[in-house]
Amino acid sequence: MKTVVVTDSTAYIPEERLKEMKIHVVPLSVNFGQETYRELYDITTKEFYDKVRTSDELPKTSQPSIGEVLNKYEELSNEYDAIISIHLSSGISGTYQAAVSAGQSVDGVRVYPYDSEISCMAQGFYVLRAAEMAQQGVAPEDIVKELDEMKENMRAYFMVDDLSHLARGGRLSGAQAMVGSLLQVKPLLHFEDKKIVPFEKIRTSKKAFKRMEQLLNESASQSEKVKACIIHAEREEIAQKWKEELEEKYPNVEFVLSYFGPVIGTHLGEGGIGLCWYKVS
Ligand code: MYR
Repeated sequence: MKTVVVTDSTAYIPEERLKEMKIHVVPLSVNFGQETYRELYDITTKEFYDKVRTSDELPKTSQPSIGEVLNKYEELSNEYDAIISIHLSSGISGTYQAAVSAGQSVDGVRVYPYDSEISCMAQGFYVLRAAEMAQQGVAPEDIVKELDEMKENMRAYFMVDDLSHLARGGRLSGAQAMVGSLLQVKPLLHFEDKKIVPFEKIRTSKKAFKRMEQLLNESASQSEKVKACIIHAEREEIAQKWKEELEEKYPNVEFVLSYFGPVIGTHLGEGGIGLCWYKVS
């Protein structure tokens, strides 16, 4: 049984890792008026944030069509028996649903669509683990089982500089009544039931960093090995410095650095910082 892993561009896995692990990507897009840019192919993250700063129009995002996902599956059906297709949370995008529909239409390959219920490098952690297992020849059903176990241990918290981007794009749930008051603070956000909701109201970004660390500490002190990622939107220096501080304090945690690319950056705005991790069982 030959299995391949497909994901979407919002996992923001570095290109060399994609190649090395033979992971395929279907892109989401950002649109500035009539201009459409596919993530990973037509616009870099830096170009995107530069364009937002200078453009009169704020960008919007779009998911891949069922046809685009189907094309990718058809191409892979010549070489593989099974596809594990891991996508950003179905509570914030229709991409997973497009994968489900395309999977029902393709012939000659069995598709296992997987809702990561999250996005960015937290989704990337599932993708990399699935690709590693696929390369080892593990059966797709067992890979999905492992992803479900990882999900039990996955945590992600993030803060944004300006909550109005999330509110404008309609991706902030359970907080409509609070939005006005939340705009004055730096709420820590997280995913609950596939959607983004405020986790705690926090007054300053300094306290938000502290709180994220405290939450990581709770997991790190109960586990031998933890994998974590600091994710940032054009705040590389701050993220890198924080990574070094945390690495020194938590030797059992393996940290990587990642970023909020164009599609996620459209909804979070520049300046967002997040921390995600999972306990390696
Ligand atoms: C679409 O148009 O289908 C894409 C919508 C993407 C919404 C993104 C909302 C922000 C997600 C933040 C993820 C943080 C993970 C640590």
